[in-house]
Amino acid sequence: MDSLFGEAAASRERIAEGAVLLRGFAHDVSQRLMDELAKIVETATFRHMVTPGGYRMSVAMTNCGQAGWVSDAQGYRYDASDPVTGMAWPAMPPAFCQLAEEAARAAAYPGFEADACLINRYEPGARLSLHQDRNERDYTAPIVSVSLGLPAVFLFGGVRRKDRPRRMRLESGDVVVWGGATRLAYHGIAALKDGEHPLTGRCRINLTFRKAL
Ligand code: MD6
Ligand code: FE
Repeated sequence: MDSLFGEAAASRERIAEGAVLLRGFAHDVSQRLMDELAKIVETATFRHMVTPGGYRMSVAMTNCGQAGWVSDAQGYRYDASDPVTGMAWPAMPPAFCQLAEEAARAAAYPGFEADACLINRYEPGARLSLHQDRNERDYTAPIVSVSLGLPAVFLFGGVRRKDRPRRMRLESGDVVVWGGATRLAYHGIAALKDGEHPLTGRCRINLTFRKAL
């Protein structure tokens, strides 16, 4: 008889050293996550941030948790308050923390306590160019990344920008957990293809959980 552990193990794909794809891990809680998201964006609305170089990002973003990732002319950083409202970011809903902890555990990173959740919204054509995540204080904690809605192509490169990235399709409910040896690998999202998804409509949502502080 299949155990629950067996099922979890069957959907665990190693992407690279330290990086794991848990297909469908968030599928059953995805509507719950969207309901919580609707409450978050009532106060912290999606906005297109500007890069330090002056470009408007095609991905719309917001945050919840103790710290939120922000970008403006001054650079990239984590901030305790939303620059749009001057208020603290909305608290991280328990359903978010719990999913992040469970996914990290399933990927062999037990004890993960996220203090930041970056929320990305991709509309057709939106993309995220190759980058490293390196604004966090502690690179020993993993990052947990949840995909909801329209599928996207995830680009996963090496630790040097010139390393040729491999391409992986991420679907609604998929969770990538990433840390260890590839914590500083370059990665991005290819331009989103148009479509319609029952959960999100005409977009993809990504929740990225981090220990930033
Ligand atoms: C996204 N994700 O999936 C963008 N970063 O929309 C990221 O940039 C990312 O998925 C670090 C670790 C996992 C990720
Ligand atoms: Fe990233």
